[in-house]
Amino acid sequence: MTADHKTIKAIAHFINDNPRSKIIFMVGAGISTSCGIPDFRSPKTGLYHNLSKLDLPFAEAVFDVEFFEENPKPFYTLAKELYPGKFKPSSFHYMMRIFQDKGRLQRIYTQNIDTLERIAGIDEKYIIEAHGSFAGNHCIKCKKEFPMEFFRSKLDQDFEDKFEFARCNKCKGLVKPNIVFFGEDLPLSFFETWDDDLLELDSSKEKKQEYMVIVAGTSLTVYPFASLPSEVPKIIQRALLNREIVGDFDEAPRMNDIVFEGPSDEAAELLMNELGWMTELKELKKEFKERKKYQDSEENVENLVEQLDKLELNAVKIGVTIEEGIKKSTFEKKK
Ligand code: CNA
Repeated sequence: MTADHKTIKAIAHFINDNPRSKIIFMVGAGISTSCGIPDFRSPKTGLYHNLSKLDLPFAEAVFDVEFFEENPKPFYTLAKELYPGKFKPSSFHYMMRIFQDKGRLQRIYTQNIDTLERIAGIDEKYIIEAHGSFAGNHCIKCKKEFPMEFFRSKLDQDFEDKFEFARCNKCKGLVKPNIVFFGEDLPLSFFETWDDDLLELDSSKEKKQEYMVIVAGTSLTVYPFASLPSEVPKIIQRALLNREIVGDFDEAPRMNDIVFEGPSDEAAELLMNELGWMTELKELKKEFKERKKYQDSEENVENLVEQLDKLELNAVKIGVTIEEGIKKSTFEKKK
């Protein structure tokens, strides 16, 4: 048995030995890479590595609200490639659904904007989309809300032709999906729900056996989300299922941390097997099988870079200096 397999056994033991225990998941882009959606920071296949080849002032500019105001087209190009609906969930998403169905799910804090948790059939009462989602839109000037279709319909245009951006019918400001860009606040529900969950985790020493926190598929570099694992009370069992050891698991590891260094789907499948929940996983996979799987992540990112390249982006033309860009790109690093 490999060391990784042993770590999964340790998670399974905790769950079996504590039949009332519930899981809080904290997840990021890594749980969706197997669905064909590139993450940000993986070397070679990540979006940032590929966007850095372009003439953008800084790779993160596509997700910057000031940049969007100046030049919305790169974000439209990206949204067209990554828009929810093209992708089906991964084994990891199905696993979280099974925890829900078994009454063993407390919460999912996700940084992802792909809505694959909802698509997997997880009730929204369990999901906190910390960085928002494509499910709604708002005007960046007057904040008026618009339905999902209002922005989505603009993606059907031919990007080469004269382009019509989604604009507010009240103030003519640009309308964008409710995904959190750099320079925007996280939804209030993120802070409020985390406060409630933290109170619950903190409230009694007996809670030790009642909860487990599983962190997966995230580089833990975007704050404030990245600080969640460090705020988990020390008596609560934490686990990391990720290709690399990150954040608090690296900087302030705890004696009882469980760490699986590898693909999150492999961890999910091993865990379902250990818990005897493999039949449920297979059934969910079968249910979603008919849905078309999109291109693989690498192919997807290549398409995207090609599309963005055609826009002939130019830092000077869009009025953001390289210095400003570099300053902005450090926004998310740890203060
Ligand atoms: P990130 O910074 O790109 O980090 C991803 C992490 O996952 C890295 O540590 C990788 O090593 C790891 N990883 C990649 N693939 C796997 C895998 N198959 N199994 C296990 N681990 C893997 O992404 P974060 O989520 O940490 O960064 C937060 C950003 C990314 C948020 O603002 C998101 O909105 C944004 N994002 C979301 C999506 C999406 O919705 N699917 C895609 C790309 C970026």
